[in-house]
Amino acid sequence: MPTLDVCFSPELLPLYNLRGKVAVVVDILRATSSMVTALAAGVTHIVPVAELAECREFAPQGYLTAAERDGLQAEGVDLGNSPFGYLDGKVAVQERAVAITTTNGTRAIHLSLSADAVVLGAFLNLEAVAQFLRQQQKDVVVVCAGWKGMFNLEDTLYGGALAERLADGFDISSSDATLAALHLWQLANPDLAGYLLQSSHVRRLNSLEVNQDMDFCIRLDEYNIVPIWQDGRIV
Ligand code: 3SL
Repeated sequence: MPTLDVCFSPELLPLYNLRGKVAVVVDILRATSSMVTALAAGVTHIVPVAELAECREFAPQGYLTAAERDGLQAEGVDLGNSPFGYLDGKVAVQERAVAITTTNGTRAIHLSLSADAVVLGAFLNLEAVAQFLRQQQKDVVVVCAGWKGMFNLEDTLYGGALAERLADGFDISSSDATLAALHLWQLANPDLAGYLLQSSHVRRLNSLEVNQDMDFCIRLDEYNIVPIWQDGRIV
């Protein structure tokens, strides 16, 4: 039976061997939620990059540029890191490609590339990812983007939610990390929004007055898509 493990921070990734496995990279607030939303809104593909300067270099090639640092949209780019940037119609995103850099999410993607497959997880596409993993029948590591190397609640809760969905066909009990994530998910429900109000990232976003983003990012099964890394881009 394939296993499901949860890596609480990219800093812990050296302890996990991703070869032969599927990495599910998750940054609920907000990078992977925004990328899932972008592709669902008609973006053709996404190139995650590490540095702001590198991101801006994609503009002359016809890319939309998206960049966040410390929760805010960076200077000189088209979009920040809010999923609403792809939905509110202020920037036309259909049939466009996006180059994006964020504090933690894009870094977690790049650190996971030794896996057999790298997919993006969010509550928004929880069941779509679960179905993909059932088909793959490979060991899974949920890579939590965390915050600057630290553990965070929202990505861990996603690990628990995915473990619950996969409880039938996957071994979810041989990793203490997975059990802890599952228990946290059970503790947080049914009031996930209320539970997350105490999280450091929600407090950070609230202080930036982007509190509507959290309500959106914790919606379950909004989109039936599985963004996957292919040839240097996410499609
Ligand atoms: O760190 C990241 O990748 C971002 O998701 C952080 S924020 O939600 O834009 O603040």
